[in-house]
This record gives sequence, C-alpha cells and structure tokens, in this order.
Amino acid sequence: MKTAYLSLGSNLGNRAQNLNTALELLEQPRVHVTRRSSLYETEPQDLRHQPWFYNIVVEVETALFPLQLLNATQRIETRMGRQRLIPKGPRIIDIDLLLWGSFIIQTPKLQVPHPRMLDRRFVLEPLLELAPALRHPVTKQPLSSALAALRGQAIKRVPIEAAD
Ligand code: PH2
Ligand code: MG
Ligand code: MG
Repeated sequence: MKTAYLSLGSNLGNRAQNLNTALELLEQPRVHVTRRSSLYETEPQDLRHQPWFYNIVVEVETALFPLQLLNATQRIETRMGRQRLIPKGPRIIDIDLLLWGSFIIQTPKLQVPHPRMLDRRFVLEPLLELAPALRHPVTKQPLSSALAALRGQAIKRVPIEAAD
C-alpha cells in the first residue's frame, strides 16, 4: 500500500456537491480515502477569467500503481460528465495526482510529483494542512517553504455549513 495525495477542484454547478460525489466514487476496493483537507474557495489560476474554484486535497491509501490510479481518477471525471473544452478552463471536476509515496514518475501521460504543484497555493495550503512536514521528492525542499515563497493567489477556507 502507498500513501498518495490528490488535488480535487470544481468551478461549475454545485461545487461542494461535485467534490463530495468524486470522493464517494474514489472509494473502491484498492483506493481508500483516509483524510480530507478543509474546503477552500480559490481564485482561478492560469486562465483567470472563469468562476472561482472550490478545492480540496485528500490523502488516499492505495494498492494501485500510479497509472492505474490516474485511470481511476479519469474514469470518475468522465463519469461525472466532465467535458474537455478549454484547457485549464471551467470544469465540473478535476482530480490531479500530486504525490504517490515519494516516487518520481516522468512519462508523457503522467508526471509525479505534479509539475505545477509548487506554484499553486490552492494545492499547497490544503496539502500542508494534511501533511505539514512533507518535502518535495525531487528538490527535497519542505513544501512549507514553497508555500511561504508564493505571492498573491487569493484563497479562503469555507466553513462546511457555508458551502454552496
Ligand atoms: N485548476 C486549473 C487551472 N486553475 N485554479 C484554481 N484556483 N483551482 C484549480 O483547481 C485550477 C485553477 C487546471 O486544472
Ligand atoms: Mg488540474
Ligand atoms: Mg487534471
């Protein structure tokens, strides 16, 4: 079994419900969601003119290898009706594999650690909430110092009762 971390995001429809549905679908014989971060409402990055996201990070214990886990998450995205219209654009659900143990994976289809995780407050804040001592498998840098170096990128915790 390996500990992996996934980032989930939604900025279309009922965002909180979309995240919850994805978490239910993630639960399978060889994937168990062990912990989830707080819910965060986050300013869109990369493509700025789109609705704000709800983002969370979850910890999973998994017997799946990275590409199998990627396939499982992509099946959930498809099943939930995700359409790939605009790259980095609005989506019902996005599930990204951030870390799979401390393994480094470089294939055309999958790169782990997630290549943009160090630049994204919407990833690092919830991830460090779950695992404050994590280091980046490639740079060995504490993820907390990557977060401290980030500027901008508005993000706010959403109390669960305030989620819409
Ligand atoms: N996902 C993106 C692009 N930009 N911005 C925020 N705040 N949250 C996301 O999940 C996100 C994004 C591409 O996957
Ligand atoms: Mg993404
Ligand atoms: Mg994705």
